[in-house]
Amino acid sequence: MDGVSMPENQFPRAGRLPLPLPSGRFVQRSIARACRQTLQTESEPAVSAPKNPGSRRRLESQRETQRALQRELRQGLMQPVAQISPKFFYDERGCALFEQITRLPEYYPTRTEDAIMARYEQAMVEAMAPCQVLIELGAGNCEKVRRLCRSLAPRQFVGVDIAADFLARSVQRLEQDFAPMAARAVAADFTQDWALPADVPRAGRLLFYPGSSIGNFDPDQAQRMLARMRGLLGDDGALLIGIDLPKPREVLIAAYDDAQGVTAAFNSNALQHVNSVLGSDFDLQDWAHEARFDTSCSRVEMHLRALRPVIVGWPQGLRQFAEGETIHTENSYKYPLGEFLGMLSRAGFDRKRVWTDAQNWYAVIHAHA
Ligand code: AVJ
Repeated sequence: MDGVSMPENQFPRAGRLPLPLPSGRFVQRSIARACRQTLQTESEPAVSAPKNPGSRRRLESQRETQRALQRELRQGLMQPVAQISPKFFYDERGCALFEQITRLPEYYPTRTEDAIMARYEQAMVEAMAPCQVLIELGAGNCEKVRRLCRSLAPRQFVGVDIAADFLARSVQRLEQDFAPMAARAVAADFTQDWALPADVPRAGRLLFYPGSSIGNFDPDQAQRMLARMRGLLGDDGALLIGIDLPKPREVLIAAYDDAQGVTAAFNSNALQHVNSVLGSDFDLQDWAHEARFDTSCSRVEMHLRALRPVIVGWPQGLRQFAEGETIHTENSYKYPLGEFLGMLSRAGFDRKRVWTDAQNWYAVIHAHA
């Protein structure tokens, strides 16, 4: 089967452009914890005596990662319009707040995606099976992947996420619930150069990138991410990805500025996380949450607005903010379906199947290598 098939609408076949694919040139970079946090499936101890050269190397690489994050933060804060990458939302408290967001009445993406996955489970399994290795990017609490673990019964699960400890715990629960499936946690910032552990089999990989997280990247970055994902797959591999589609602005604004203020807490919490990574002295009381929709870019933006003149300091640096000045913390692109299918084609995915909800608010796409 070639081209694109959809359950409801017909979608024109997306052309394939010849684009060089990235090949195994990634350097493993990980964040906060060890490069690879492995549960059970590997014999290497997670923490070992300082004499162990492997553990010293890991420690060194953690420090390097920490320094890279600090550099990134300092650079972002010194931009004319200050910015903080959305990955800084996800410390322990941020992960918990995000879980709360997914259950808010206004936040439709998680439950819409789940409804699509439930309704078309059979058809999806037919498109995806067999799957040997199920790899989830941004695995978080590993809740979304449970359905796939049940229906595809892969031999191995690999969860990748920037929030190391949160991930390690949820992967452990998954492994208990889905024995004999092996499950491992890889703590990595997959927005940077990174690689899977070398012993993850390349054959029969299914990459799962749900939740419309690809929307955090602007079109160029997203295109590069998709090409990198393609590079993780052999010719028998595939990607199952969820994307949030354009829709009326009121719906979008409500989803990113909920009545209970959970998204506001989630947004300000980034400052707390930045304080702990950078050693800065943001006072959360000084900042107000703001959600905007930029129609021309088709993206929701989150910002933090200074409620008064603020001076923020960190080791060897500071920035003054005027009252009303903002820090840009997130973009959440709502790619039109046709545009996104084109990006998948350019990244080297040849066959696509699309499932959507009745309102066409959200799409789940199976893209075969
Ligand atoms: C996890 C990136 C998909 O953009 O909707 C939720 C994050 N930000 N509420 C999104 C988020 C504010 C979420 N993603």
